[in-house]
Amino acid sequence: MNFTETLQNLTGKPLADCTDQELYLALLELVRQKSADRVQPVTGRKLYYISAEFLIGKLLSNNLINLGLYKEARDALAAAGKRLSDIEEVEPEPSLGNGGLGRLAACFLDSLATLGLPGDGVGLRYHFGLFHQSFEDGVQNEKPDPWLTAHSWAEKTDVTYPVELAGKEYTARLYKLAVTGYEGRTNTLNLFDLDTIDESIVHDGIAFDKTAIDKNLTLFLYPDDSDEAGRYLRVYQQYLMVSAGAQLILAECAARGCCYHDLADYAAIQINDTHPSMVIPELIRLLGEKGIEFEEAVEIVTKTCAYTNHTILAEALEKWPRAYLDAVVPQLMPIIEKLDKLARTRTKDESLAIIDKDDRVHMAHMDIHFTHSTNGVATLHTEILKNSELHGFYELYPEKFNNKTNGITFRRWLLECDPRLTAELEQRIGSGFRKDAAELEKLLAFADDETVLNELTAVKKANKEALADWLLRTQNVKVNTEAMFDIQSKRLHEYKRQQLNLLYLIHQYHEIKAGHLPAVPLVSVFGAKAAPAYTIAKDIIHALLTLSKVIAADPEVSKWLQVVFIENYNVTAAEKLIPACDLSEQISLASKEASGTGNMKFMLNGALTLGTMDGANVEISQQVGDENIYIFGQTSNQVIHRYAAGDYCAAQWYEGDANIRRAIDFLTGAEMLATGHAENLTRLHDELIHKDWFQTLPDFNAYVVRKGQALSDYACDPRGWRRKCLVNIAKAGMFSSDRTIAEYDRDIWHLGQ
Ligand code: CR6
Repeated sequence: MNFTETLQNLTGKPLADCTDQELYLALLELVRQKSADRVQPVTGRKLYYISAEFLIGKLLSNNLINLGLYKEARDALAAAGKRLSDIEEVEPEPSLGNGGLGRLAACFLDSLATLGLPGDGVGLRYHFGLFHQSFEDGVQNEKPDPWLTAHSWAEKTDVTYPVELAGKEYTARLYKLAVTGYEGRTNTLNLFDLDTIDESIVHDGIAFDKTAIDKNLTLFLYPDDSDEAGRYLRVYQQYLMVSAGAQLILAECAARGCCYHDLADYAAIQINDTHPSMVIPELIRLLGEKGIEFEEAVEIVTKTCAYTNHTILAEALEKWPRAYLDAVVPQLMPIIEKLDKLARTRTKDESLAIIDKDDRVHMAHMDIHFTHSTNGVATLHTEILKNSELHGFYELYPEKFNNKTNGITFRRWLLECDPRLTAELEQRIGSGFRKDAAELEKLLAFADDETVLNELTAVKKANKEALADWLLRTQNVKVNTEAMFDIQSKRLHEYKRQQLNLLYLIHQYHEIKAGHLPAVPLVSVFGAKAAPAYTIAKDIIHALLTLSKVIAADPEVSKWLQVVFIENYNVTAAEKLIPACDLSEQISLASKEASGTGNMKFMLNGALTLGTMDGANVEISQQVGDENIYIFGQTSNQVIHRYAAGDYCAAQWYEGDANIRRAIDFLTGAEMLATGHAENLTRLHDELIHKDWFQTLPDFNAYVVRKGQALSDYACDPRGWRRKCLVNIAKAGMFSSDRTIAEYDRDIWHLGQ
């Protein structure tokens, strides 16, 4: 049976007569059948990657690629007058993550299956994605983002586990989502949910009764935690995930012959950030029920579990008031107390305790004491953990600390999102890079080949045209594709410093007004969601949206400068933006971005990085060399010293520099106030002068100069620019998540053995 016939059997009528929805459902069913054929038995150790987030993105095309069906599907549809890209649009995006951490988990699942390693995900089946973002009157609005349609990728099972929350028993139901590897095996993403969830309690955007646990528990990822009920809800969610997860792990291992004493021979558990940390006491509790004594259970759990740290931002390292845990998980508190006592026998250093003197439970501390591995996510980040943030722990357990620089799956972030570049690469270096990313280096042989450079330019141009079409269709904005496309897309956070880019754009506005024209017109694109309760982040969005309008209304400036803030940035949008980018903005305050993974995606797709020496930017710059990247700003050491000295004074920078003053004061000047809201603009203005916690101002001038350099290189030396892009593509191989996963397996998991 050929592909058309197979598909026709599923739809029950000629493909040409089907709606896109019918075709989508038929393809979904076909992918299900084919993925099931690739399920393989597990022998030896199997990984369970527990994570509050799995930002998987749309799955249809990704699965078709991984199953080797993409071309056949596209051609069969084309023969019936249908377009796969239209069918892709029918699929709702499962936005089950916030940003890099969740997307990383999704890339890891792809690489595990591709490398043929037994490794499943464990998480929650949120009914709504993070939230759907829209802008009204220049302000972010949040609405639910549904993805669970009648036929979804996550299949309901009959498997349920009891979970006790605040003394009441709930029933967690398992849903399974197939994870296909590229020419690899099929693994599973296990997602838990309650049958009693009631989506109708959501009202006025994303508000809901936070106390009705049976109805609300899995409605949203990261419910607003600005009030106590919201914080409690997060603890409820975390325990649902780890308790059901731990029961699943024990059941699967038992079914394979594990007697629990040998759990570590059957399972490796990776704790992704601190949200799943309660899996440690929960496993100890469950092993206790199976008759295993506390001391032995601690040993088993330590051997089985490993922890990944994703940030040095103290406010993101969870510390739960003991009262919360007493109320929600009283069954765990005696175990956590025993763990705290045990940890205190290993060190006298109070700052390494699990329960501190204010009765707060430090989740990361529990992870480091009672797992066998703690890793950071880029070389610089791991060094900072060892030398400053977690120094005491490093002294106590030097052997536990290791680095695993993040990576991205090239299936989604090259083959799927940039078919033009993929075709060009295949023509030049063959298709080996699909499985072995290091083969991209073969491209270096063409670094001075005029034809190849011209072809890369043509690919970029076509991708920019495609983005321009998409922007017009979905965002109703028209952009000039002759301009340089400069993109900053990532969560909105002050440490990522979208506000630095904002100040640059205001600076350019003034320069253009003064007749100092840039080397090339610039289209500056932003994509970012701000956490609903994060006021300053929302003010930054408002300022950018307002500036965008002010510039658009000014014919003198708009010829040279355009600011586009796209609505509802998500994985689908990222797949459109990244292939079209010329300049990738990675401008976090050095030391604060643990790794970044957007930086890798842009590089792979032939954009040049404008960035600080932070996170994986450091490794990108080592790979490509100083001449192929635009680095600026303070180093992490300088920043760490400045924080330690505690003498940073933003007002001094503001007073002492006319350009900085001009840019900041513009926020509350007549042009902006005529279009935007005084309250938001004034708050941001004052924040920058009086706090500027992430040191935007000391980096401002260096940023302006370096960005100016990039613009002029782009405009005046197009061949040199494209050569740099080629080097970036060729050197992206080390940022494949296949490499990252191979390292986790080699050093931490030892799967299948
Ligand atoms: N925000 C880091 O900030 C890193 C990812 C994945 C982050 C980011 O630099 O690339 O994790 N950390 O490791 C957290 O979410 C806590 C992120 O996504």
